Amino acid sequence: MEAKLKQLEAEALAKITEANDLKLLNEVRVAYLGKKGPITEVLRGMGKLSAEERPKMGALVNVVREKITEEIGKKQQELEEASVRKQLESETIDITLPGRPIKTGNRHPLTKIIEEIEDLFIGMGYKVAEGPEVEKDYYNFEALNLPKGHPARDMQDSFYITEEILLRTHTSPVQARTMEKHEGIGPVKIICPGKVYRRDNDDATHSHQFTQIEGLVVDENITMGDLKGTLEVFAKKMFGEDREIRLRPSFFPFTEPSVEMDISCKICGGDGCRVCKQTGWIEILGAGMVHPNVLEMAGFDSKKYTGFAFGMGPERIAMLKYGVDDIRHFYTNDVRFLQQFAGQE
Ligand code: 2NL
Repeated sequence: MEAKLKQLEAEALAKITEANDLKLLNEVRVAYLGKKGPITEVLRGMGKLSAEERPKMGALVNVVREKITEEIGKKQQELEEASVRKQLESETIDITLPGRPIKTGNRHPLTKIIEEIEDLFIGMGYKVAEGPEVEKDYYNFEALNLPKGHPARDMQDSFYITEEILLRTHTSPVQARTMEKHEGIGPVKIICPGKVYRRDNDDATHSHQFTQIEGLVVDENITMGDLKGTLEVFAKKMFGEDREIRLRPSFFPFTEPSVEMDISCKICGGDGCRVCKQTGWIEILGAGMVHPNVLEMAGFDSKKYTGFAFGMGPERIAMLKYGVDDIRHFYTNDVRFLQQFAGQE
């Protein structure tokens, strides 16, 4: 019996050494230590032994069983460690591998121009004001000194939704609304960017939807000198300190007097070229002193308060600044066009 146990032990240890995965090892455990295994069988046969032999054999069986259990435990730990090691190896990240570049977009050229202009005026103490694109006839025309029947209204040029509601044709209604909110108390100092709509056939220089940015200052003792100084600072910051400006008389229903501002042409240095149409000057914006009717309709006392206002088209400014020859490029959103304006975002 002792010899049989020794043989069992040797056999089991050989199988443990051979078992090279956890499943096989468990099979060995069941085969040798399980209820139907040879060790259990030996224990069952103990009853037939003499009283003297029994404790001796009992101790021997225990030694063998413990030895097998211990060896299985060791092997199990070995196999588990090997499996973890293998997993770690297979999941190793090569940190020396160069990363894949992340493709980023860039702001739209019009957004860039608008934000650049906003920042310039914010630096001079202006606030940015926005308002609805679907607007009342009152704020779009009436409050801007364009009563019903005024020739500059041109019904055919506007997108009307009802008789009293239309898509705004300029951002001026935002200024009219802002003035009204001030309830006759200055100062008002705002810049209003946004989309505007006109009934036009689209071509290289026209679009039925485009953007505008307007500015308005209302306070006591605001003069044409303030307007000119402000626009000169703006023009030099936007187009270069070497630029000169000039104001020409013009007409807008909402300003009196009204002017148009030109900047000196940088391309030809004033000699005349295609861009400045041989004049040496490029038209940039329209402006003027706010018409007293506009101030009064918004609730300001035009004897106490004066103001100036100006308006410009970011498309035109972007076209001049970047040499874009067709306004439609801004709206078709071809990435080959848009990507050319990538820079420090
Ligand atoms: C242009 C000319 C202009 C204004 C806009 C304005 C607004 C109010 C009162 C008075 Cl609430 N004026 N805006 C004034 C003069 C010119 O825009 O050529 N824009 C593209």
